[in-house]
Amino acid sequence: GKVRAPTHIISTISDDRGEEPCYAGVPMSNIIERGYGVGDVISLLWFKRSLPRYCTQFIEICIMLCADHGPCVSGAHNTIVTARAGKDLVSSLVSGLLTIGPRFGGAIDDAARYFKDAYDRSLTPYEFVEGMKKKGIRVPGIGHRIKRGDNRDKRVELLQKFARTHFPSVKYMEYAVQVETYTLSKANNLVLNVDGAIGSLFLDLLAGSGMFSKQEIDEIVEIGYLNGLFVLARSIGLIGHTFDQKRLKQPLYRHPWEDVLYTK
Ligand code: Q5B
Repeated sequence: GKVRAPTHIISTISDDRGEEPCYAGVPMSNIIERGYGVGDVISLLWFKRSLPRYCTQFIEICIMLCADHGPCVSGAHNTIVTARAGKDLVSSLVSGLLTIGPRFGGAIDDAARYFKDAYDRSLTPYEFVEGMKKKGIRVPGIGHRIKRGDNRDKRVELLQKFARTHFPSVKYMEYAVQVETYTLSKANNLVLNVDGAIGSLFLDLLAGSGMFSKQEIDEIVEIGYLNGLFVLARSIGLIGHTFDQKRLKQPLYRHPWEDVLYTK
């Protein structure tokens, strides 16, 4: 019989060989004719399945809410400085993206990991937060540079409102809120931030939608899919900041001496 030479690549999410490209087996014409949105495309290419409308809408809301947060955040700052150094779009974009990590925008996966572990082990917020403190680990998804207990992040409120209306269960989010109540009793800046809200709510989406097995949920959390939402979303804003600087013909950036403490 025929012997198939071993392939160098295995790929399971898309196929471009036929008359039209397919995402997870769904032909492009279906995607367009059925009025699918970017949330559906993410469902197909990342999760390899069509998710219910409230899930794809939630994904789209995450993308819209995280698209930009002004010129002062780490990512936008890097992108602006790079664009002003005369670099091209891709260089300016990746320069900003490279700042996404455990402190800025890239705490979603760890928030999901730690909230899931703590909730599943029935830890009280006190046990969870103090246990993290003992280990010297900041609680991912908690804390913000400008948001406070008396100046909450509107994005978090919008995500919570959507989920409370449409999700079958918001048990992980409610746990994150209890953690926030405890951390706020310690310091006013220790709010549930946008990373923590998305991390906990995505756990609720995965667990409550009935579309994922327990094993699949564990794998998604372990691999770390969710920072991808912030990376994808913030690329929209970083590209915007690049165009903005070019349009404004901004000169090379040099940080002012008076804003540096020169010391020996
Ligand atoms: N403390 C976010 O810190 C920040 C603590 C904590 C326990 C915590 C910090 C943090 C976890 C990572 C995280 C996502 C670095 C943030 C985002 C997107 C964004 C950004 C934007 C956008 C802020 C003061 C005292 C210290 C600390 C303690 C702080 N956080 N303790 N668990 N999580 N969070 N990142 O203000 O006793 O004085 O030593 O790492 O979730 O990135 O808009 O800006 O859309 O672009 O620099 O929203 O919270 O506070 O470092 O001066 O700490 O609070 O140990 O205690 P800050 P610090 P002590 S959302």
